[in-house]
Amino acid sequence: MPTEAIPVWVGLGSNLGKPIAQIQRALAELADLPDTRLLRHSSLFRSPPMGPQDQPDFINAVALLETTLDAQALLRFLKQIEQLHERETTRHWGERTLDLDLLVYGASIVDEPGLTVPHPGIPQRAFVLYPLVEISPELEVPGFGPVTALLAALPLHAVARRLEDPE
Ligand code: PH2
Ligand code: MG
Ligand code: MG
Repeated sequence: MPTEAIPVWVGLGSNLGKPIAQIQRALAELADLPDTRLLRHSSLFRSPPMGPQDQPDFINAVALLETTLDAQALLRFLKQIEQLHERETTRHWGERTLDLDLLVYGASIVDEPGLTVPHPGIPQRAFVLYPLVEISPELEVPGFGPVTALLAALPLHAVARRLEDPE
């Protein structure tokens, strides 16, 4: 276990079973993880599905945590939270009640079976970059560069809309 707290960014996504409520509950569950603090989280964003188009729009957010858990232990907890939301495995890039992705774990660059950080999809995904820039505009994603540059490089049609009032 690292002795120092590591800043970690986690992506949340849902498009089944009251997605806004799923994300709000998951944020509370992240805040309750052992050896971990939830420092802040983004607004909720709505975007069209990446992947199969015959599924509902997604609600996404990003949370910034600080943890002394190592990346593998944190990942196990993220999978446990997904299971609390009765997540079922569907088709690739398909619908789900809750998806928690470890986006960035401090300055680490890891590529092991089951754990790749930073998440390789970050540069292409508006639904990750908009919330990430909202809470951490100064972040440099290890191996990929400044989040603001990644956001600026997205194609113009890539959208993720901030929900005005998710309550
Ligand atoms: N997640 C997926 C598949 N497609 N599309 C959007 N907009 N947001 C997501 O989080 C997402 C997706 C599978 O995890
Ligand atoms: Mg995902
Ligand atoms: Mg995932």
